[in-house]
Amino acid sequence: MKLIFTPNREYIHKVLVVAHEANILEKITLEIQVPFDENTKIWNYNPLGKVPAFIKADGKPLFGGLVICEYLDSFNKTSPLFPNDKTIWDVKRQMITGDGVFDATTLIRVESWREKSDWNKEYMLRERTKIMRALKMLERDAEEWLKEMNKFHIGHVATAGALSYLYLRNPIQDCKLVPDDEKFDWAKNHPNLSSWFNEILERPSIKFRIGKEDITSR
Ligand SMILES: N[C@@H](CCC(=O)N[C@@H](CS)C(=O)NCC(=O)O)C(=O)O
Repeated sequence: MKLIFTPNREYIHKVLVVAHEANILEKITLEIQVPFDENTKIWNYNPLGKVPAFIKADGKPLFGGLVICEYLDSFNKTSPLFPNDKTIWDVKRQMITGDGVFDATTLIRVESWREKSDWNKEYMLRERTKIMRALKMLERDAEEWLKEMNKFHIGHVATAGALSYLYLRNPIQDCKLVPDDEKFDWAKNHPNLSSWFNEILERPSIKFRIGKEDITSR
């Protein structure tokens, strides 16, 4: 099996967390591709041009981070991260919310690569609104999460990934679309989420990080 992704030591990669929880990391080879690089080979793996992409044991490709997560979770016979009971719908809603924060963050960032005078500000503000509203929803979820720290599921994984990405890239702070955005720190106005994040950072699969150096030296 092969994972094609852009490693970053500061970032909690949801696919790696799920593989770690399923105890199959050593069965996966890793390949770096940066989708926006001129010579990227990501197109050979994913017609949609995005990381992460994956090659299954039978050689067939799989893409969409959450689909890869679901595939890897099927190897987890002890505590699967996609629960097989009625809680799955709340969990999936949290999963999509967390992943949506990641997507909106990426989109603002990519737009900000253009000359500032060319920015589509309305579009960026709309993505900013999504981040703010999603964080508000996750803040309410985190109140419950804090009461059940023994539970761990894909909603947590996607949220931890998104929050770590907001630390790695802070396009809200960088773009200053709204007054005071230069001080934006998601942890400040989301005490439950922030407490939960600090606790979850101790979980071995979340603690596990991989950087470019780890792959090139393999
Ligand atoms: N939520 C998506 C995010 C994928 C995504 O947007 N990846 C970015 C990382 S930079 C990418 O590859 N972008 C390239 C593009 O949009 O063409 C997933 O998990 O598959």
